Amino acid sequence: MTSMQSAQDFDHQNGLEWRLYTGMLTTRLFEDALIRWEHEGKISAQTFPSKGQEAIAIGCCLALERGDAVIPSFRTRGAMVAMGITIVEQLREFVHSPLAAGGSRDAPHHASWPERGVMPGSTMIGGHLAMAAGLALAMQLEQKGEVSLAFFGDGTLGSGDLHETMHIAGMSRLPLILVCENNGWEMATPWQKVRKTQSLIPYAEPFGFATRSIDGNDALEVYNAARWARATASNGQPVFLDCMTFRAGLYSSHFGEVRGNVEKDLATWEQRDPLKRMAEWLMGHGLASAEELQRLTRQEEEGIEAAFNTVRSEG
Ligand SMILES: Cc1ncc(C[n+]2csc(CCOP(=O)(O)OP(=O)(O)O)c2C)c(N)n1
Ligand SMILES: [Mg+2]
Repeated sequence: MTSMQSAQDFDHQNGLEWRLYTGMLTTRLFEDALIRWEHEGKISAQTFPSKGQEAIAIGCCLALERGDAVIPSFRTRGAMVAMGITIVEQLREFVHSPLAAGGSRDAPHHASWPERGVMPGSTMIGGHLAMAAGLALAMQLEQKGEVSLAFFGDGTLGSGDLHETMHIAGMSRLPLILVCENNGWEMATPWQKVRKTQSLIPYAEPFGFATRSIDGNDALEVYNAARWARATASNGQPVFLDCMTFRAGLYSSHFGEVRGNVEKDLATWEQRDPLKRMAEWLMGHGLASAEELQRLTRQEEEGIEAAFNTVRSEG
């Protein structure tokens, strides 16, 4: 695409930058709505918003190919959005609908749609990583070039599962991509209290992982790094992507804000908001106007409300 293109010429369906933007927008608006509905007493399951971190899930999942598998963390709702799970399908989990995937026996943040590559996560921090390695082992044996990708927060460093997963993946050269949502906090604990460096790369490299530290708030940078990671993992070298970011929203809808003295950091990171940056990129390249993006936001909000009504009418 060139900066000569107008918003009308731009292929809204297939343009990568547009899909990165709409994926992040849908995730942001959906999570905002979930928190609102919970406060209004319309749903009971809690939300772990990914506000400020959406580029990681969307950028990585749009880089995957058919047959690949992804395991979201409890904060990676965007993975479901990017993998094509509709708002209606995701909402069924929040109202414990009989139509929910897996018969509504699971928590909404680790519901799964295996036939579409979304595998079940785990409430136990790090518990899903060994499963991601198991998937990667199956893929290695099948020799189709598919990869397994798992998201997790930087607080997972204290979990033995992460170290065991890196050990087996490095030794067996599994087609595995580990994506760290490195927001510098482990719930209410800053990284300085629990490890030597904010980056997790010094911990991953000795296991034999190819590593890259990236700006997790730049959707295009995440996408490009994930394409590299996919090619590398598919060729038999596991990859560790350390995505630097910041949790701009609540820890969860039940717990609220749990960190102390973050006002200044919040103000700084607001300037680096991934959604805002992608909007500026689209407008700066003449691919969308401010009015068009506002219209899209309204449409998305209406679509999310309509999805809620649909799910409620299903009984
Ligand atoms: C094995 C295990 N220990 C503790 C918890 C409680 N717990 C839930 S989230 C969390 C913090 C995880 O930190 P991180 O992954 O960085 O997530 P962030 O708070 O940054 O979103 C903890 C300790 C848990 N779910 N599982
Ligand atoms: Mg964290």
